[in-house]
Amino acid sequence: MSIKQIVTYPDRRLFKKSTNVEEFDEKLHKILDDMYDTMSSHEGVGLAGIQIAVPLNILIINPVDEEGKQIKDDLIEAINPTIIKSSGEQIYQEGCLSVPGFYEDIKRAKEITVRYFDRYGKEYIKEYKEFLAVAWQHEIEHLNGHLFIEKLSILKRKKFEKELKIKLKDKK
Ligand code: QAP
Ligand code: CO
Repeated sequence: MSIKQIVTYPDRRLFKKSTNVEEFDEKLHKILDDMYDTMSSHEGVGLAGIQIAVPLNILIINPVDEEGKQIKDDLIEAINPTIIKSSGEQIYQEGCLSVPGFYEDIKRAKEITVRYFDRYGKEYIKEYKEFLAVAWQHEIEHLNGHLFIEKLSILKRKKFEKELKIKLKDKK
């Protein structure tokens, strides 16, 4: 179990499609465990493989409860996930560990049905709505090589690029 470095924007790796997992083995389990440790250490609620430089179709989601606590029993691990149905609309303020310090309202489907496998290769088909539907759509977008900031209006995107420039300059 170890905390990995997060791949951050504008790293080109974030814009490549990840590939399907073929073997549900120990190696996969270690990657998933590392993803959990890395996400928890940053108080994240979701993480895709590519965010720790693993270009596989894997994601984890761990929402917080009413008291803001993360419970590992609620952890979702999904291998080779696909959205098979989506409906409705909702707007939610999103952030991303790969785009630290930036948050913006994003419009997505309100309800989705997903098909995925767990770490042992067992198949699931489940429905999610509201916050969890947002998290699923955000993370699956990572697997397809996209980030939530690509959904911003031109004006908001300019605001983001401007803030990023200042941030990168301050780092030097
Ligand atoms: C994706 O996002 C998500 O900027 C997961 O400085 C977003 O965990 C799912 C984070 C919205 C559902 C709704 C972001 C941590 C965490 C930051 C995250 C930061 C530290 C983001
Ligand atoms: Co993200």
